[in-house]
Amino acid sequence: MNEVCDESRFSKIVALALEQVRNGVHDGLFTAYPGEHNWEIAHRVLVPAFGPLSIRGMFGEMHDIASQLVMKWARHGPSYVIPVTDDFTRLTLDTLALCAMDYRFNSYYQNEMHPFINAMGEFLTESGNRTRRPAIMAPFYRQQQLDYDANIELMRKTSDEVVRYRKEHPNDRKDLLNAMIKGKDPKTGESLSDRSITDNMITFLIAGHETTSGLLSFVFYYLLKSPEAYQKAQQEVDGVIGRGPVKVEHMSKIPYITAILRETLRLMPTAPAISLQALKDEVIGGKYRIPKGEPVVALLPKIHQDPAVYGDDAGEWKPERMLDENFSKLPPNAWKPFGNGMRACIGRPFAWQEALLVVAILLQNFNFAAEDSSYKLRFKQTLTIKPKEFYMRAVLRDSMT
Ligand code: MNH
Repeated sequence: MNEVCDESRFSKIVALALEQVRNGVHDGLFTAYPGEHNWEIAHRVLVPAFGPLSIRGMFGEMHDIASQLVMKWARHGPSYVIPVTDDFTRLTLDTLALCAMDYRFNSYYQNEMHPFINAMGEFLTESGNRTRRPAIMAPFYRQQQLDYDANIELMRKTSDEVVRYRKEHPNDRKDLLNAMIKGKDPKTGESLSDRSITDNMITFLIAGHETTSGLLSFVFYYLLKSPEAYQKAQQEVDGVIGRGPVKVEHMSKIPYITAILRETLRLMPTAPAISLQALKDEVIGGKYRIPKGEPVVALLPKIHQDPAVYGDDAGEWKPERMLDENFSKLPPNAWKPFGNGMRACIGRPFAWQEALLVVAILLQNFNFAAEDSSYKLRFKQTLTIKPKEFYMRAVLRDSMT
């Protein structure tokens, strides 16, 4: 892993499902081939928009969506069986759309998801399916092709409309859409084309919602299995935040919950693999020949459980090992849930702030219990992993002001 993370020897490869996703979002940030010019423009324009200052500015809107989830669970009461992953997916989608482009999906009170979201889900599933079908079979999949094209069109039209509306009604919001419309590449002076704006808008929705909702779902899975950690986390929230509103200043003062997020992404990296290619013929580990261009898939759950790094209890979820003093001593490239180098996740600070806020506000407001204490972890896997059929219940804690 340490060797393939050396960007002078290996680079990201866009193959299989990721390559199919290009049918919808072309050379957007996530699916661009190494060296594509639109990636360079978008990357340079968007790095500051995803920087700490800018993400802090989004706290209020993140809080808005998180509070709506608190309200939903509070109103439904303790008899409501919470579909954990679905409700967190509603949360992460709505948060992203609001912070990125001032668009409200209002997903919480709808059983049917917004048409854009259905289209995106089907588009991603079909992108995966296409990689398992030989080209010669295409004539037998005409309906799939028509649906695929229709889903792509629906996503692009929805996004184009949001972009057009903003261009006709400009405002001063510090969101990702304005960053893309107004931003100029500091190196070349170029702006993002309208097509590139739409590609990246859809890319954020694709890359930014399942990963974070999977993380939150696994956090609650582990917390409910580990009463001691649960108690420590709740005590941290009560001690640092108390009963008042959760504020952005609190986010850097909850080290135990920070460690919980890190440890959860260690065992359950929700984007479970990254793919690389050798830039020239290579030998790794002193003995494995890798011809130039050959894909190398880094399986993060394996890498994250190397006993040489994490010890004999590498398979156990123990947040303490990820407290700052231990985390900072990890060897290079031993913890890579956000990918590597210049192609690493641009949304990391966004996801981090959102996840900290949501865990804090939920522990502050509710006591949670597993719906089925004998639940055995199963996975729903697409481009990401999430717990399957995981449910819990929420009881409001003593009344809030
Ligand atoms: Mn995200 C790339 C994981 C949240 C937008 N992300 C990556 C990669 C990983 C990853 C791994 C590298 C993929 C590869 O090498 O092929 N991302 C995560 C995880 C979370 C996450 C585990 C949450 C937890 N990501 C987000 C959010 C957004 C986002 C939130 C947007 C708001 N991610 C991206 C984009 C890329 C990316 C865009 C592609 C960056 C690039 O290649 O330039």
